[in-house]
Amino acid sequence: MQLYHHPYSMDSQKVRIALEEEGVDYTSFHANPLTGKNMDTFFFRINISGKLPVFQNGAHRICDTIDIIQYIHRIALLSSRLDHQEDTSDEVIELMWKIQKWDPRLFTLSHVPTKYRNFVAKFLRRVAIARMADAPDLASAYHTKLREAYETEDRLRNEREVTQNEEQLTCLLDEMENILNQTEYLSGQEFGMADYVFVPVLARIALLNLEEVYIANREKVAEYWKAVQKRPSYKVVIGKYFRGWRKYQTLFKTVCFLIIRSAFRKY
Ligand SMILES: N[C@@H](CCC(=O)N[C@@H](CS)C(=O)NCC(=O)O)C(=O)O
Repeated sequence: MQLYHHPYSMDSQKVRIALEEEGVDYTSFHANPLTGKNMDTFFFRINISGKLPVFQNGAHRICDTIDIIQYIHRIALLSSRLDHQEDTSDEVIELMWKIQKWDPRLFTLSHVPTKYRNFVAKFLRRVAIARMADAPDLASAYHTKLREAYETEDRLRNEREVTQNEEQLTCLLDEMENILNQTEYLSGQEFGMADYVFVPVLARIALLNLEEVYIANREKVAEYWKAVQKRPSYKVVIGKYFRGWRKYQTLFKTVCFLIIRSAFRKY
């Protein structure tokens, strides 16, 4: 089984937490979306949208995060020797979709200083144009990528849309607070699929130094956040890259890559 992913990608984090928690072995391939590696032609031929993550088992390829997590869970159930294991409830599946519906892109980008955001956006547009010349048969897919990039910039300029996106996050966190008032985890008494999808949302908030605004004021979510950071899956998938000073080290490598490539116009 192969997973194409990157530590920066929130959806990749969700899938990797699932793989770690369910104990499913896989071969890992990185494609950094900030340096445009997800736009390499080899990856576009795997997933024409250039989006991460992609999970492949033999000829079976899955590009949707929730579908991948459910698939991993099924594999784990099938290979498990415990025959009393129950399948996941409809409420948990519904909850996963609810969490997944919140789009972190606007939220993340709106908290990055405009100067840096524009620098990365310009670099990525140039990568798309360069790859288009490398693989003319994929030109329309690269055009779609460029259009998406311009649309995202327009959406970021639309204050109402940015505020609405933040309000959606607030509602989602309130809802999770209510659930955590009744059970230890979102998936029930055990850490499960809804938790795999939610933990990276909290990690993104923390990465942007917004814990005080969104987490600390929700008692149960704050307790939950403290507890999940102790889990080995969190440490392997997120903590290793983003805990404390490590986030600067992780970002530093990407920044160096972008500066050098931009200086030499090597996209
Ligand atoms: N349909 C995909 C969307 C995944 C997605 O949006 N991935 C983001 C990273 S979390 C991505 O690849 N962004 C890079 C890009 O769009 O170029 C899913 O649900 O898994």
